Amino acid sequence: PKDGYELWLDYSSIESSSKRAEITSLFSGIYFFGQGPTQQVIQQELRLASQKMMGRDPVFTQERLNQTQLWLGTREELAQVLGLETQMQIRNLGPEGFWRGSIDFQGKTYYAIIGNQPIGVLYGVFDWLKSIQTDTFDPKSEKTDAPKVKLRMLNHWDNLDRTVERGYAGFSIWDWHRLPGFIDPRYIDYARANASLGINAVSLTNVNANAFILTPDFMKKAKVLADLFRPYGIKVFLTARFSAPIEIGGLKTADPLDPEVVAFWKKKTEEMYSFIPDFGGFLVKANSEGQPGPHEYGRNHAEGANMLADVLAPHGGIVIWRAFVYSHEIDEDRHKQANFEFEPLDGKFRDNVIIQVKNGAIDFMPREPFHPLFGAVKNTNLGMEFQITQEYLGQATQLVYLAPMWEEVLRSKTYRPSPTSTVAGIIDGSDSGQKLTLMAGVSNIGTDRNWTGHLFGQANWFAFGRQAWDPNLSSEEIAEEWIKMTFGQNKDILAKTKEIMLESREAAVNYMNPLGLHHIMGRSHHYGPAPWVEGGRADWTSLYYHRADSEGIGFDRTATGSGALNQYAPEIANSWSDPTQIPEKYLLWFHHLPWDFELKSGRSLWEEIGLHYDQGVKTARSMKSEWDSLQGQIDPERFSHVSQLLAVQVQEAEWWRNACLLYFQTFAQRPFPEEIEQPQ
Ligand code: GCW
Repeated sequence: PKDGYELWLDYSSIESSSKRAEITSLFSGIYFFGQGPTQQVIQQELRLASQKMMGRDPVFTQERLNQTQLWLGTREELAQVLGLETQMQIRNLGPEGFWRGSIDFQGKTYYAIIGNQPIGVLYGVFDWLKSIQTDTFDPKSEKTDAPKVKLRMLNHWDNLDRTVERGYAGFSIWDWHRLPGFIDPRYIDYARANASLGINAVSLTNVNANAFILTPDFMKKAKVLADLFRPYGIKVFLTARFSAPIEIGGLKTADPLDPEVVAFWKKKTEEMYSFIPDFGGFLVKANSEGQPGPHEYGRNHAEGANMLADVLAPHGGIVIWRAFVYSHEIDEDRHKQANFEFEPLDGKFRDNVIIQVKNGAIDFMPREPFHPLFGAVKNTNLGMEFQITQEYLGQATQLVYLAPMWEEVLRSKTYRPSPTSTVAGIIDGSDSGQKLTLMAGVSNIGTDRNWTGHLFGQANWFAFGRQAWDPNLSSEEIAEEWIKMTFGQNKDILAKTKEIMLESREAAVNYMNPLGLHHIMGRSHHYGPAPWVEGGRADWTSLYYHRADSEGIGFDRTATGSGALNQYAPEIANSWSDPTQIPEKYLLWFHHLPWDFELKSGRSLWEEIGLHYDQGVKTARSMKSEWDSLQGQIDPERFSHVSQLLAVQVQEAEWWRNACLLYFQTFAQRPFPEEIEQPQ
């Protein structure tokens, strides 16, 4: 039965006989260079794909030129045999770039996949296999590709006891208890899946970190994973708890300027590299939500990050320091805090530090305007943090394809450093000029048989990897690839599934947080609606964010309110300060407006809120009926899994709409628009 375990690497059998013959012939004579671990991985993947697609093993050779159909190797290796400097254009594409296309040699035409390094060959092979799976392989056309972002990274929020913070797909796949002795085969499939997307870094542990990961017992376990992942081009990072010198080092302080503390980290780092010689470095959450950090000692983020950066630098390691900081002790809009703390430190961080910034200033809401740190700093490496796990987007019961959301953020214009700059251009370095670039995604992976809980959660893992490779890819193109690789070539499945995916995120925004509303979900678990949450810490209440009263609704972040809008470039601050000019999707994020405020449609704000919630429910229903119309075309297991979850999603959409509208009506004191289904 189809249980989703194979992910998008299903390699379903090729049905068209002419295509099958063409591919079979290429697999029947692979002139294969090199013997290293990455080469072995390439051979294994080709063997698996060949067996599944054609039911036979591929033939590899290192001598039989007359048998050769397909060349695989590095540029240098090919040059040796072919006696010509092949494919010059990939020379500048870096270690991960590849070229694939046909080569004419001594009167015969061959197909070739060439990388500068073995890892580039692996990426080229995965890309080629994808072209077969998606039925876009054309031996006559060439393709050159290389990643635009240097570190394409998954962040697991996995605890050492195997619970996963914000994980909805079972327990952590890291079986710490049975490591280092037992190697779960799943680790290899995990590495294959990531490498197929070009994901090249992984932080294994929760940012709410446990210092014990930095003890030798755990380092030995992490080493096993690092050794397994290395041939797939994946580097291991760990989270560092800032107070580790106290917890596992026997010191009284974790002050980053204390020589004993520095000595502790230096020794720890050396120990780490003795186990994992290519260890990536530390990911740190400091002085946020109760986590320890440099502030306890009167030091700033740069002093904290640089201390770690200096001990990592001799080993080639880096520090990824998170900008997700806020605290309720300061009576200030939470939206503004990261800029407050990090803007003054611009230029003060070492070159091997990256500040990892969430896509928006609050917290992975269904829709957020881009984070104002993008564009605000000029001499600091900034990395993107997206959340693949759907903490605020229906968790693993809802189908919400996140690529359109990420695309919206990446394409947002920042107007800084130059008038044409975008968020994508800042994080891939093309606008910011930064060399060390990063896109991180908080993983949605767990022990569930299908990895992600909801089958369509796989599409979000997939899309994250694709957008990290190339932040300019469109979410539609990515959806098409994933659907074909997951469900095959059926046109009806493609058309309907694509439509469902592409409308799913806007649907979720509509039935959860339309028109710029945010953070009105259940307290702490963040599941389902709870706009009524009040009491205790203000910035964890819903009232703090929606501010509904008898007059109106929304958070005034203009100059008359918190002023957060001023953290953006003047081009944005000026036009968005005007409630008639700001894109309506961000309206209540920045403005508190009367219930009768007139929107572009000519309707009142109150009516539009009602229509948006109702539209969300309608789309959820049509997603369900669209999917159900595919019955019989999709295998019963996956069909039923998705169909049942979509039924839950429809109920939850209704729950959101009814709860929010009935609650807001207690302030607005107005009837619902007639054309919507009346909430009850
Ligand atoms: O989204 C919030 C989550 C916390 C998380 C925090 C963070 C890891 O609710 O669970 O902690 O963000 O990003 O640090």
